[in-house]
Amino acid sequence: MPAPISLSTLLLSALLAFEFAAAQPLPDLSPVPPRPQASRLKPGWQQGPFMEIFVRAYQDSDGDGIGDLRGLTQRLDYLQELGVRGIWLMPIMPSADHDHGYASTDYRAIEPQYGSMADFDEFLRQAHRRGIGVIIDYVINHSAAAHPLFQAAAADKQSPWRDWYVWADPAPTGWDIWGKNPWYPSAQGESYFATFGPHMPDFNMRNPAVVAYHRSSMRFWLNKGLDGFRLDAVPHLVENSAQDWNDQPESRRLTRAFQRLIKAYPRRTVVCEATASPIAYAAPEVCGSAFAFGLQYEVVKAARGDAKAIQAVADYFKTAPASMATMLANHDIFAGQRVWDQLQDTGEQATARYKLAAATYLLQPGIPYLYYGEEIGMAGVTGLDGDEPLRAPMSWVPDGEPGGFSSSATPFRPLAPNRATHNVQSQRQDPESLLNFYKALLKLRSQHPALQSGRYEQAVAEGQVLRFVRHLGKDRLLVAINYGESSAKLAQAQGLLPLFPQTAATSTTLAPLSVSVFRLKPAKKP
Ligand SMILES: [Ca+2]
Ligand SMILES: [Ca+2]
Repeated sequence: MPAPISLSTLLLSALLAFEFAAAQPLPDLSPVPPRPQASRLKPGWQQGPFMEIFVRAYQDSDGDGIGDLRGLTQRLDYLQELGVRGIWLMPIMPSADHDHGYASTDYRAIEPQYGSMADFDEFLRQAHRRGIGVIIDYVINHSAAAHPLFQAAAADKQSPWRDWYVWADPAPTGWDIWGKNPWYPSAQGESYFATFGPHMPDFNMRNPAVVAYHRSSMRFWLNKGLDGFRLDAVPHLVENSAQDWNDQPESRRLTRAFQRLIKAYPRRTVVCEATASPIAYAAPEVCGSAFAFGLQYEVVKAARGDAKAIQAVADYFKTAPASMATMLANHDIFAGQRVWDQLQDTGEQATARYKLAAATYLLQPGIPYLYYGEEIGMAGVTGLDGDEPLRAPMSWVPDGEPGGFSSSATPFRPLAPNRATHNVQSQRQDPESLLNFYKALLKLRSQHPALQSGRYEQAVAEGQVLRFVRHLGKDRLLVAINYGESSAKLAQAQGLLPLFPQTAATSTTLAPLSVSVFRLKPAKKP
C-alpha cells in the first residue's frame, strides 16, 4: 500500500489523469475460464524464503535508468545462489503512478517501462527452471483514476461502468480515514470514494461484475503459470459506513473467495496485506497467510538487546499461526526504515546486531520475506520523502565498477548512500559479510525441514537470551540467540550437537551477540 502523499500533488495528478486519459480504449474485460495446470515447483516451496523485489529498482537491462523484467531475469542466478525459493514482485501491471505501481490502469498487461508480456513469460520460465516460484502484487481495492473504466464512469452517469466505482451526491459527512476525508469531487460535480487518495478510486466491490472481473484477471495470470499473489490492502475491499470501513465481514468473505480461486490451482500460494488484524487474515478461512505487522519492530528491538522485546518475540508464535509472513522491513515506511538505518546508532555493533535480527526471523516459525537489498544491509536514500528512501536501486557493485544497477548515469532514483561497502560484489568476497551470513542461514533452513515447518516449543526469554526448539518428527533443533554484550551460559548442557556456526566446538557458552543452533540428541532409552 502506498503511503498518502500531499493532497495538492494528488489532486493535480487526478486532474491531469482526467484530462489526458479520457479517450483511452478499454482494456480486456472478457471472462477468463480457469485452466489449472500442474506446477513445476517442488511441494512445500511456499514455505519460502521469499524475496520482495521492486522491479524498477532491481536491474536495468537497456540503459534507460529503470529496472525491467529482462534485468530481473539476469539476476535469477544470484537469487538462486542466495537460497531464495519464492519471489514477490511489487506491481508489474501498467500503472499511472510511473513508480510503485499500485495505481493500475490494466490488470492483464505489463508496465511498458518493465518490458513486454514475452519478457514476463521468459522470466517466469527461467525462475521455474531454478526452482523459484513467482507471486505478483494484485491490487483489488482500487484502480488508477486514469484507468479507462474510471474515466468512462466519471465522464457519464449513464456509463455501463458507472457502478464499478463508488459515488455519492452530495458527499456523505463524518468520514475520516487516517486523517483524511476519502470522498473527492469528480469532474461532474458529484463525489467518488477513494481510501488511498484521489488518484486511486475504490472499486465498488458489492458489484458482482467487478468481483468477476478481478477473478478473471487473476485467472489470466494463473493460467500463464504464475504461482500466486500478494493481495494488497484486503481489509479495505468493502466499506459499510463512516464508522465501519476497516476490516468488515464482507472484506473477509471476499478475501476467502479469492484465496479459494487461487488455490484451486495446484501448488499456488497467496499472502495478504492486512495491517489492522494480521493474525485473523492468516487464518485458513480468510487468506491463509498474512504479513506479521508489528512483529518486525519487536525483532529489531530484540536485536538491540531490549529485554521486553525479546520476551515479546519469544511469545509471538506461541499463539500466532506458522503461516504468518515474517519480515524485518518492506517497501512501506509504516513498516519501518531500512534495517541498516534502524541499527546505525549501535555503532560498531550494527552488523552483529543486524545478523541477530535476521537470525531471529529466519529461524523462528513463519514464512520469511526478505526485502531486496536487506541481505547486504542497503541503507535508505537520504533527502527523499515518504516511502522513496526505501526503494533505491539495488547496490550490486561499488561506484565505478561495471555490473551495477544501470549503465545510465541517471538512474530513476539516487543509489543507496552506503553502496561503497554494502554491495553484492564486495560482500561476496568477505566471509564475515551480511550476505554470507544470510546465505549460510538460508542454507541451514533449507537443509533442516524442522526450521521451516517444525513445531515451536520450549520458547523462553532469559534476560538477553532467547531460546526455542523447532521440532519435526525425530528432529529437534535448539536455537539460542544471545542479544547481550556478555557471554551467557546455556542451561542445557547435555546432548547438544552444534549445527551452526559449523566451526563451533560443543559448548554451552553463548558468545556475546551470537546465534547458535544445535541438534538435540534423542534421549537414551532406559
Ligand atoms: Ca530499463
Ligand atoms: Ca474499498
